Amino acid sequence: MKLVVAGPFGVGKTTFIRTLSEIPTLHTEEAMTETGAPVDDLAGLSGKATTTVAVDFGRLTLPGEVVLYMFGTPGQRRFFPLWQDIARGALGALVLADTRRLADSFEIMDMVEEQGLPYAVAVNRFPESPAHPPEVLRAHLDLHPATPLVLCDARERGSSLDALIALTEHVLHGLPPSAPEQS
Ligand SMILES: Nc1nc2c(ncn2[C@@H]2O[C@H](COP(=O)(O)OP(=O)(O)O)[C@@H](O)[C@H]2O)c(=O)[nH]1
Ligand SMILES: [Mg+2]
Repeated sequence: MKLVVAGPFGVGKTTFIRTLSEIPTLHTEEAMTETGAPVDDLAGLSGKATTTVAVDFGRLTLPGEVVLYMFGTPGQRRFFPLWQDIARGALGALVLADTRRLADSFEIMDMVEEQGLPYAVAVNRFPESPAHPPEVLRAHLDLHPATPLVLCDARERGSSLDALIALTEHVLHGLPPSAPEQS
């Protein structure tokens, strides 16, 4: 099962995937050069010759032999074509958010919704980030009642695993029941 871990820069995607992966994580930096300029919308980025798109990859086997392939991506709007490539075939997305800048996750939530992916939101706790009750966070993020919202610390395995399991259950719940065996 392929999952996308998305969120703004510095929200903890790389940390999250490193914490959970049972294989050494891959981390790629893709340089976006001027070759990409006609494709990528560089409005507001004049003078910026290159930028980097970091993609993380990790794998985690859950009990019951569900194997999760995690793809971490920043997913800004200007990388939407690349984002769509990475998200292709994914069954769901975990959107990471930081309470200091919740709005930074809106763009990503929109892209996930446009892609038609079920998702869960994991608020990654930083010491400087204000704590809000879940109902306040849900209202701020304008979450659908069925969308899971979890708190986690991406450096810590237990809470990160809980976040991923919440997403996995949400995804599996939405899948059509498997067809009965043909005889
Ligand atoms: N306090 C705290 N720091 C974190 C947490 N997750 C990540 N960090 C730190 O925040 C920084 C950015 O994390 P990183 O995983 O690189 O973010 P990314 O840009 O989304 O991949 C790193 O220095 C991490 O060590 C967390 O849950 N709590
Ligand atoms: Mg990263």
